[in-house]
Amino acid sequence: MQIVTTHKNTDFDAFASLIAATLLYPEAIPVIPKIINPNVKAFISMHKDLYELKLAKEIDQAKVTRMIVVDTNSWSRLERMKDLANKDDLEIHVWDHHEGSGDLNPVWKCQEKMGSAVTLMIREIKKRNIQLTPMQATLFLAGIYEDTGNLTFPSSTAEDAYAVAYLLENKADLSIINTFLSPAYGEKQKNILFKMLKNAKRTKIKGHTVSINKLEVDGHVNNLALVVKMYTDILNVEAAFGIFEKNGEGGCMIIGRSKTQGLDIGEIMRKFGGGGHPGAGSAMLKSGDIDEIEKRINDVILGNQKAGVQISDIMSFPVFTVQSDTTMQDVAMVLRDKGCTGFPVVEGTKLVGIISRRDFRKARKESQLKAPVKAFMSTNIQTITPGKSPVEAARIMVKHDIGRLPVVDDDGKMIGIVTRTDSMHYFYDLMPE
Ligand SMILES: [Mn+2]
Repeated sequence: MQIVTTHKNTDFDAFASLIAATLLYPEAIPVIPKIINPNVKAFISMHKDLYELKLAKEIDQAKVTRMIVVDTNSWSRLERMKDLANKDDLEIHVWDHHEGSGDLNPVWKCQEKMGSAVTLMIREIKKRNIQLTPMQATLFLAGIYEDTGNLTFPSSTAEDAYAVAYLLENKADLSIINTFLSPAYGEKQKNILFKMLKNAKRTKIKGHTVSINKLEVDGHVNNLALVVKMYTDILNVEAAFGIFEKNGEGGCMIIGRSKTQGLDIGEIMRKFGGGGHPGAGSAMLKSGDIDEIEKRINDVILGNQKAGVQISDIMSFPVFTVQSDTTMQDVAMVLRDKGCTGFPVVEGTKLVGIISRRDFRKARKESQLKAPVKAFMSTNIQTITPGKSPVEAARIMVKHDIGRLPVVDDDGKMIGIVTRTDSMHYFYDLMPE
């Protein structure tokens, strides 16, 4: 018997990949975890008769000879499959779009970095000329859109976009997708609101009633702006701020709401590199301690804020570097793997140069690619200190026509890097809907 399964807390990408796998492996029985995201559950319950789904307890695990796993590569994310882990004759296939190696030990796998797992499967479906029904196309598209934030998350790839086009050609129904994808106020949002209400505090700052709430969230959550709005209304404060620390991913998001003319949220958020209008706004910080941010919001409202957003708030870290004796060939490979356009070159821990894609133009001959990177890197290095402003960084980058600026502390140690993208994000208005 063959089964196909996916991870617990099944999202649309996982469920779409599960169904796509049944097209690629027609013999396989789809086995679905019990714990499914609410919007996927709603979708399944409305299309129940289309899929013959089984739960893990409904199959005889002793009879399973092949297990196809989609959208994950580790045992711990599967539900009730422990018995299979010890089975010697089990053949495992994995389709996954996450980096890093799991512990499934597949005999065959398709693992590539993509915005969604179902993208990988659609590529194969297209190659094999398997016909899709509009319903299948719709489900698959929901998978891509959810995992890529409608192709806006930085993880989205051109392949994801090709897959979207293919699904639209195959009559994916966008109005159905809109009904099921991330309802504005769903289970996730409700849980966050409850947590915020549990820790709610109000203070008086400059005569205004204000509430600042700090909270950890798991990964990306849609519509936090709506949650903060509800929080402001329920607490009946003049202004409220949510500081959301993204668990595991690093970085924070600040969302503010105001019902009083005296507190202009857009102006406050601009101090943090974000934006908005008087009633609502947000900012995204790459680093920062949430207690420190709370204090800074206080200071900004009080008007005590000395400096606005600093380089340390927008820089990327840790910094990926290459040693100066690495060959150009190897550097080219890492550049391609990481999808970057360049990195700092170090000797030990000392910054000695920068290598970027355009330096490769200097290496024309095949033999030159075997030379160490120090022969081609640029040694005229501009740096910046963490306390400077993003405007300063942008000015240096424009003046010297460079795309990245290492951030060094007072001891000359490199602690981060500011890229053109980082400074662009700073100028970009991060306004919530
Ligand atoms: Mn996924």
